[in-house]
Amino acid sequence: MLNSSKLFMLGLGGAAAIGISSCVGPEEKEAEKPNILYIMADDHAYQALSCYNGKLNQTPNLDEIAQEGVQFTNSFVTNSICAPSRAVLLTGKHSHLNGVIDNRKPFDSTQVTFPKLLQDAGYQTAMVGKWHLKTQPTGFDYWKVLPGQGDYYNPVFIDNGERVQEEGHSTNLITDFGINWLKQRDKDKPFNLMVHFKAPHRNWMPDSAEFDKFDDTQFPLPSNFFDDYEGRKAAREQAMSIWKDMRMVWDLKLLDDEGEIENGRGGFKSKMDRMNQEQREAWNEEYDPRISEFKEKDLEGKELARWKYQQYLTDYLRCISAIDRNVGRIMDYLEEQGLAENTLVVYTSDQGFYLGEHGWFDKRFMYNESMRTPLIMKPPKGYESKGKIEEMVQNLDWAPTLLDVAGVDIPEEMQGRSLKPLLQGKKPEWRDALYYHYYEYPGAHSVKRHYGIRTERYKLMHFYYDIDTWELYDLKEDPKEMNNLYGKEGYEDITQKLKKQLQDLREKYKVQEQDPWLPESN
Ligand SMILES: [Ca+2]
Repeated sequence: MLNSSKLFMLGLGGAAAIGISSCVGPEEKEAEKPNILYIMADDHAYQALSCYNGKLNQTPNLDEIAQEGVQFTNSFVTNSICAPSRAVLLTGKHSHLNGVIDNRKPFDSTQVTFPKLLQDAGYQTAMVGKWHLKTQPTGFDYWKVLPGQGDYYNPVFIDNGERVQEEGHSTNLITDFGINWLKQRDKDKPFNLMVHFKAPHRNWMPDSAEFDKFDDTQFPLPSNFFDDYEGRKAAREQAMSIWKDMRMVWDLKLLDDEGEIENGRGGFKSKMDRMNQEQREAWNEEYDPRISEFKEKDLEGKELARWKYQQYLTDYLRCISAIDRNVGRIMDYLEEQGLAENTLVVYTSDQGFYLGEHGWFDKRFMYNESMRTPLIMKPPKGYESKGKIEEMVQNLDWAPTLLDVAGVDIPEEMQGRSLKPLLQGKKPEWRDALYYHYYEYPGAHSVKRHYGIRTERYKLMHFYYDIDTWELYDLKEDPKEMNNLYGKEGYEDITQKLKKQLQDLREKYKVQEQDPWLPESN
């Protein structure tokens, strides 16, 4: 087995001076500061949360957070992919400044992060679950994280540097570790606990506790499932189609004993080999009938695409059901321990995901389903806001918000904005545009590099590197982003206005001209 020092790269250089002091006066008791419970899933589409969309599934425990607190209806990310989103969360800075532009770059853990600042301000801090930043977690008194993407079944964890294999399903285990840490914490200090689920990341392997769900469900096909990508060259050239790119064995888990199903067979067997006897029996009982059905039906073309979509959603939504069940466990624990009133609970995802829209799975694009991410919060006592909050917010805002709620000064270098006034029910003047930049190309799923601006009404995107195309959408008239208006008559003025606004955003966010990641055509 690899040891942790081989698994993680070490931090780059010495510890950075942070030099920010808490603004909480000495007379204020540490224990009265609000606790923070930050829960994040990996690839949880807003379409699969019933407080956002009741058409696919029910998430009663997550909905309760929104009902007792707030639901952000316009929540987005800056760069829709796992590791970059996590680096933005920690630093409050865009990818070009925190350095994690894609899933390949390691995180420089000497940077200023909000957990370090909370720790300095007297918080106990812990991180359990998926980390995915290559370097070891810093700023946490306790951490127990999955190496890389981690496994769904019987996963290995890195427990404060030591590798340990645990038995069970990752969603249940990560919750157990979070609750166990809460039990043993110093009850005289406030806490910041981050619970990061691996689920529902590809390849969507549910816990057997969810195998009875959605058995007879036929999920509605999105209206643009068979999108022809007319007028959208970059969208046409991706490789994230359920029909064409989703693999029968790796993604849909159709590992037949006969070896007749070959598509995506490599790698999946090792996932099955992790299971114990009981897990394997439950698994086979669930998947053997699917394998038989697939062989019997012998589907092709669009019929095959439709069948794959049903299997995909069944597995994906079962992973969500396990998250909902486990979030309920954590919320019950807070309630039992009398912690519910003074804890800010955040539930979100590292980005959105496609559940068949445009025919896709995965994320990356600046289009709606992947740029958007669910965000619900139950604020601690003393916060007035309830219900829906419509202001455009971004994952850039999470670090400043958590610091602000904890009464800790927000460093100048953080580029996001605290959402605390919105949680207090105030109506401050708010931003009118968001900046987005995706870099991981060439790479998995062949989504071209692009950057752009989103306002309440419009979205303008520039795809570059080995392509040079622009796309413009009127989000009010065309929320599914099917009709590229760029270069069309009548849109000259709005295009010029958005390009100017985009340039202003790039200046505001210090997108350097010398930045090696910038498009040459800039
Ligand atoms: Ca993700």
